[in-house]
Amino acid sequence: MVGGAIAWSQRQSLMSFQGTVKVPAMVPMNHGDMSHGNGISPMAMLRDFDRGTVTQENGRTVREFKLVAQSGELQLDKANKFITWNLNGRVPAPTLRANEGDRIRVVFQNKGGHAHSLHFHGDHPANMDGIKPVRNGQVFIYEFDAKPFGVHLYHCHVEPVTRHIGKGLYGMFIVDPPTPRPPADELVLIMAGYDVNADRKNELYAFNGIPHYYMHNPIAIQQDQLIRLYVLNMIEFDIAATFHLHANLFTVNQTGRSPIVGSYETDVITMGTAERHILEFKYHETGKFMFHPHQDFMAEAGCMGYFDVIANA
Ligand SMILES: [Cu+2]
Repeated sequence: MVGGAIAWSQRQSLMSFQGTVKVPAMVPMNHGDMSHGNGISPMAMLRDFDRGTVTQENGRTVREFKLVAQSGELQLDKANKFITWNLNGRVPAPTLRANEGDRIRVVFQNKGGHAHSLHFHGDHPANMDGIKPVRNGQVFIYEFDAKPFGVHLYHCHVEPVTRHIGKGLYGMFIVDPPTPRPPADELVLIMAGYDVNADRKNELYAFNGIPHYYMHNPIAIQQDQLIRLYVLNMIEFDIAATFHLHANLFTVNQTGRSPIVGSYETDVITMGTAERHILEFKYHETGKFMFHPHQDFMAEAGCMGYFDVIANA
């Protein structure tokens, strides 16, 4: 314990107890700004997993999610307000999470003022592929099996897709493997760009919605704690982005398709748009360590943050 700043996260502990392993993850309290305009809180989003409303139907688990497309204004920085198209008021959209084989039911209500859709990555029938626009004011129910396990995503697929994703209609979709992964402090970081002046180039970039947020509000993690980072690149207009971690190496589990651990170690991984991985690491040193794409113009324009490694007692 460090000055009473360390607390068990009950939610994280419960998540880690899916299997038989009985050692939960240590998750420090995060004292950053927990709200940021329009109810968007990148600090809360880090560890916020929407597992849906669970019921049993004919002997199988059904997870029902409710996603409402809306439009709203987001203060990106002092100079820039941005009209988002979002789901449930969030950019990025909620991180949906299921176990492989669960039945997924997504009740999609479009109150966005434009036609939108939800296209999931993963394996599903053609009529659930989400390329058909859902008109403003309409409801569409997407239903399919959660498979295969891994880190996936979902996004609006109405043309121009660059605009619909760039305005904020994207989120992560995690399908956990049949044998749960070992306990870890699990975090979601989604990279995105903002084309503020509609010139098909990004002027600002962000992790989890707000430029520079984690520079001003470092992410507290525990020394020697296994960190499982779910990363996704949703940057439109730029071909690729890297994720670079300071003073450490991480293992790369490509698309989360290995049930155990990543296949190689590095400190920089390149992702095209919609690519996503699980990165795992521990910090043995304490203090603040940066993370950012090594396209340094992206980092300088908002896609940059700190981990603050808290000492063990
Ligand atoms: Cu759309």
